[in-house]
Amino acid sequence: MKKSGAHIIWECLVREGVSTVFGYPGGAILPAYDAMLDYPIHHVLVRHEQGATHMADGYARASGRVGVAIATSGPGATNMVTGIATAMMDSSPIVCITGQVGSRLLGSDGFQETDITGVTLPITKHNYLVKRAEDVAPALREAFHIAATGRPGPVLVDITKDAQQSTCEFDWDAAAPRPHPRPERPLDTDAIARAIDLINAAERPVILGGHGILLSNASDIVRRFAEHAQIPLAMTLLGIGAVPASHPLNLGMMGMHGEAWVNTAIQEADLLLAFGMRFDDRVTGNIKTYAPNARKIHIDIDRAEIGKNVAVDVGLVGDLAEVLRRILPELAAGNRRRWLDYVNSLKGDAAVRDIKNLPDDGHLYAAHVVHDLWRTTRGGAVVVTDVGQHQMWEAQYYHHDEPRTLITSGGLGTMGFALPAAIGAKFARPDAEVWVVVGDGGFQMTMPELATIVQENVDVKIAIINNGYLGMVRQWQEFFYERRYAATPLTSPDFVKLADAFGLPATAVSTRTGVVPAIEQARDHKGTSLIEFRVEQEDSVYPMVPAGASLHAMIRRPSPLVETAEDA
Ligand SMILES: Cc1ncc(C[n+]2csc(CCOP(=O)(O)OP(=O)(O)O)c2C)c(N)n1
Repeated sequence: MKKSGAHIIWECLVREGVSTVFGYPGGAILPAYDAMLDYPIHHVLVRHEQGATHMADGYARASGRVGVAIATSGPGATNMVTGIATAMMDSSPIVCITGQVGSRLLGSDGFQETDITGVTLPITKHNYLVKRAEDVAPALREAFHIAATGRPGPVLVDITKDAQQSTCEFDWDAAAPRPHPRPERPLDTDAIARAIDLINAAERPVILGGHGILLSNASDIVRRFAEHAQIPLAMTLLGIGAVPASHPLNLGMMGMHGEAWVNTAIQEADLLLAFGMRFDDRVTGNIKTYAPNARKIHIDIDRAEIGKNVAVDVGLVGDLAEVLRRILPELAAGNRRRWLDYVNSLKGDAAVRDIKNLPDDGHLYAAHVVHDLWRTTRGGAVVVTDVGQHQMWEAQYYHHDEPRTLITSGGLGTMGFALPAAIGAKFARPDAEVWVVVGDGGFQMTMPELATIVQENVDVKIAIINNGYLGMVRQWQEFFYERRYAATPLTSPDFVKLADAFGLPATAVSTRTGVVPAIEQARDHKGTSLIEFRVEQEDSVYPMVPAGASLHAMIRRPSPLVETAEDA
């Protein structure tokens, strides 16, 4: 069956199960857009190609399926770079398809020619430059395979205009990905036996739960593992939701803005079990003083992660759920009452986190907003956050009990992620209640996607946490640069009027009593609505481990703290 390269693109996408793509057209991808009309594909027209990549990423994170973004050559493709790097750092499976100038023009600095495979080489799991129609199907099929298997990640397929225009025989089966040339290595049975011995002998173990739990669909076995061995869990930012926040063994988030008792438990542990996490500097603090008395077992699907940042005693390479299925049956039932009691006793510190203990000065705090959002939605929303203080407050005060309900840019820390990623998440999970929690800074980076929301009739609720600053940077300036606020005070448009210009309902809230009614009103409204929360301007996220400091060197919220009558 002869088809054009352009038709083969969509033929492959449909057969890969894709129904929605996020994109923006242009000359070099025009043949593909023309062919798109012949296929049952829903195309979401974004307002900036960065938005398309974050939407594909949000779609992937919310569903576990591969997200697809599409753009033209040159500026269309380079606009995707931030989104691709974001997906790479957080192991999110997306396929980006870009048009490229005709193959005869390659290397001639043709109009809108950028060597996008060169540009994205270090930030893709793999990429392709396709110059013939015959190579479109094999490249796309392999791209989907690579994006979704092993450690997931972004794959870019750059297709020249003539490859889209010319025709060839289309054979789906013949285009199947070739078997992987590297043989699967069986799990190292000696290493498993050593891991079991270490776990059984440990008196003060802590599980470090990462994003890999979600990617491996290992939530259930991790919970059973922790319960059987009676080992408490500390979560990375991207691991949040992998084990219910309400589970008694789940201590909460670790790292720079982690709970004080979590970091203390890690520092005092005699064994760390790293499950699908990568010992990022934001979670370890100073490596030299990190968990000094702990042996370490690291389970990760990516061999390159083992020993990369932290030397480990046992490294197990494989799919987390599979590895745990091997270990769990041989594990002695744990009795670690003394350790668990001790760790729980550290939560005396929990008063610091208690919503009642925010200063009672009549001001609205971001933590109030997040706490009330959690209570009003009964923890059942998919929350997509941007990057900054509000992101940390969300992680601290919204308690996620379900996997894939916190979507956030962890590794790259990409401002502007939240709004487009939430659109993608809503397409992946149309029945879910999706909330955007975003700062006044990050919102302004990708706010044109409001137009996408309107055109597509998407229903996401937007909570802008407006503190009048680039808050997280201001906090660093307060703590480490003597309050010299260089380039962090931020003026914003009137967000309510802005929403109105897009035809979206909006309201502004500046008192605690106004928070819940505004949230409820937004929930009652069928369709997107926006709430601007005008919060305390110079509040900071506590505790904080300064970058490069030891994990136990936490800056705490200054006391005295005043109790309020607020019922939390
Ligand atoms: C694209 C990008 N540029 C710069 C930064 C550095 N940065 C990290 S947090 C932050 C401030 C974010 O301010 P805002 O969006 O208002 O959120 P807040 O911290 O106030 O909650 C900045 C500038 C970043 N993470 N991403």
